[in-house]
Order: sequence, then C-alpha cells, then structure tokens
Amino acid sequence: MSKVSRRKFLQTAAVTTGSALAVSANSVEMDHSKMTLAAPMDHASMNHTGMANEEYGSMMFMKGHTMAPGITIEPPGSPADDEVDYKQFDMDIKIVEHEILPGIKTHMFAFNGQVPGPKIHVTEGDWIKVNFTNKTEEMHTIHWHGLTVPYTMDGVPMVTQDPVHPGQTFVYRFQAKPAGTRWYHCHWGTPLHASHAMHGAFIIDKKDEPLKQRFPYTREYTLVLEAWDINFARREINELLEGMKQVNSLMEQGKLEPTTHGFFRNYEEFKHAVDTGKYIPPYLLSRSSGIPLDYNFFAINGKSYPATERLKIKQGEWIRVRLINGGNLSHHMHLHGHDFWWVAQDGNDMDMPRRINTIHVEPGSTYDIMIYGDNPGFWTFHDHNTLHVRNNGIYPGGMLTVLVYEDFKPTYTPSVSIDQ
Ligand SMILES: [Cu+2]
Repeated sequence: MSKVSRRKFLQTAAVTTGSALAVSANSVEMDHSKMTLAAPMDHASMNHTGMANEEYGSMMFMKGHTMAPGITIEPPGSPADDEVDYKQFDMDIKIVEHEILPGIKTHMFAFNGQVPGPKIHVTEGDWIKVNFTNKTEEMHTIHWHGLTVPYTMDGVPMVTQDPVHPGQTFVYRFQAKPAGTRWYHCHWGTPLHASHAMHGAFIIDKKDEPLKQRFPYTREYTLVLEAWDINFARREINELLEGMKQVNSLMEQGKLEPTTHGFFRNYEEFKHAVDTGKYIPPYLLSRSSGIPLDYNFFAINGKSYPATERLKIKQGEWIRVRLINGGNLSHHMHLHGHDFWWVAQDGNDMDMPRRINTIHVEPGSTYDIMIYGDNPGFWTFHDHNTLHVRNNGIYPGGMLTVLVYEDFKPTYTPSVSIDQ
C-alpha cells in the first residue's frame, strides 16, 4: 500500500469505527454552503499530508489536523520545553495477550503492554509530558480523568483532538493538579478500550500530606477494579480489525464511497445518508449493539482471585488503599475484621472521614481508605456483590484479595486453602 492510500485507509477506517457520536460532536463545524452529496473518493484529491481535500477533510477530523504517518503532534495549551521542567513519560498502546489467572488469557489493549497501564505517581504542581505512541491499527487517545488540564489535552476525540492514528505520537503536556487519586483512560471506543483495559492510576501527592497527621500511613496500595466481558472484547477486536480489512480492500478497488462508508462532512449529510438508506450506521448492525455485555471476569490490577496481589500490613501500622473503578459496574468493597476510614473521594480529601467497612466504588470514581492493623490474621477484602467474586461463573474468584498481617504467626490454618 502506498503512503497516501494507507493514510486514506486509516482515516476512513477511523470514521467507520467512530460512529455517529463523532458526527454529532462535530456538527458545530457544519458548513451548509459547501454541502454536496458525496462523490467516490479520488486519490488525486489527496494533498501531500494524505488528508482528503477540504470538502471531506473538515468533518470527522478537526480543522488543522495533520495525518502524516509517524508524525508527532504537539498541540498548544501548555508551556514550551524551555519554560518549565517537564517530567517525561513514554506511553504506547499495543494489543497484548493478558493472563487474568492461570488458564485464562485474552487479548486486550494495554498501555506499555501492562494491564492496567503504568501507575504515574507525581507531586502536585509537577509539569508532565506524556509522549503517547499508537502501535495498534485502531484509533486511541488518553483522557486525564479528574485532572484540570487545558482543554487541548483532555483527550476526547472529535471534541478536543483528532484521535491518535496508528503510528502517530501525540504529546500531552499539562501540570499535575489537583492532588489526589486520579486516573487516565482511552476515550476512543470507550466501552471496549477504556474498560478492556486502557486505564491506569494517576496519583498526585500533595507536597505536604495533611492526611498523614491523622493517619500516619507507611505503605500504600493502588487497586484498579475491572469488570470484563472477554467474549465481547474478543468479538469487538476481531470485528474492528476485520472491518478495517474490508475498508482497505474496497478502497484499493476504488469502490469506497464516503457516504456509504461513514465519511461525512457534517451532521446533515450523515442524517440524510441514513434517512435515504445509503448508509447503515454501525449501531444498527449486529456488532455489539443489542448484545448486553455479560461480564465474566472481575479483576483487581489485572488479576482475578486467586491470582490477585495481597495487601500487606503489620500490627500497629496504617496503610492507605486507593480504589479506582476502571470498569462499567459498581462494586462494594468489604473488608473483614476491620472498620477502615474513608478519607477521600475523586481525589479530594473529605472534611469528615467516615468509619465504615464496606465502600461503594462507582464507575469513574476513586476512593481512598486508611486501614489500621489492629486485628492480626488473614482477612478477605472483596466486592460484596458476590456475583463479581466469580471466575466465569464459578465462585470463589474475581474481585477478591486478602489483607495479610506480615508479622503474624497463625495459630490455626485450615487443612485445605488455596490461599496458603
Ligand atoms: Cu483506545
């Protein structure tokens, strides 16, 4: 495939998978004076950047974008390199085979090959630069959830930026604020990408941590809670890749027509194509539409019980646990043998910490708790919706881990335990 045709393929494939949400999001750029019904795409109309001509270039992608392969995009919105001292992070996105627990491996989108993505841990006020390179054949972005970044860095495709195309690098630059437990996730194809499993923790420490005065914790854990339908993920990834293959083949035969393959200049043109039956939007097809997700694996930091990482504590020690819900379901995390202190929500310290033993963890939200080691033993910490404490329907499993006292000599252990 030539460079130009490859870019055209990727561009069109992006639109095909971008769906109508993208269309309506960009309807503010509608220009009635330029409306004509679509003609088949013509290679000669491509300019040197591989972008379709103005007629077709302004609809699905924001004005001024560039689509040259391998290019690095640095949008405005934060100080230049020589104005502040940036902490740099390189992030890429690939499809990896991830082992949820022994015997269960499945393909997922993964930042730097990890599920969840790498934890970014910085101090409030730090200047951050993330060089994000897309190593898949799908579109992606990164949204910085709960951070007050400039809008150009917010990572919402078709609203604040073009999606990051295969092979491209997009540079996110912003100041780390406000402090607290925050996170990041992909904002393209969110039901698949963000939950399966393009998400990770973004922890911002205060320079002087006031919570440490009341809760002098010496260790902390970050737990990203995940709910997966691995059959949905497999189906979606395969169908996306297959769809891109078909688009590629049609394009090479010169049979790819913009209005029949989801490449519109504005909302009116999109609506007209649907109303006249020229274009069938993806949400009318069988794909994921109409198929309720059937979550079958529940994980903490990428692993289901008994593969989950244990929490360690000593007698007389405070530990801090940061809970981040990276999935689409609600969880109710219950700790046996202890009341803990709920001290922060969405990264912000609560005026009045509350003493509880079960905490709701809603989609998109983060919660911080402090646990005091005053009851030596082995204590489970799990979602009290016990349907989520299963692996493919088999109990026990899923969203469960164990709080283990390190300096504890057990006086009794059961004869059969998968945990010992
Ligand atoms: Cu993505």
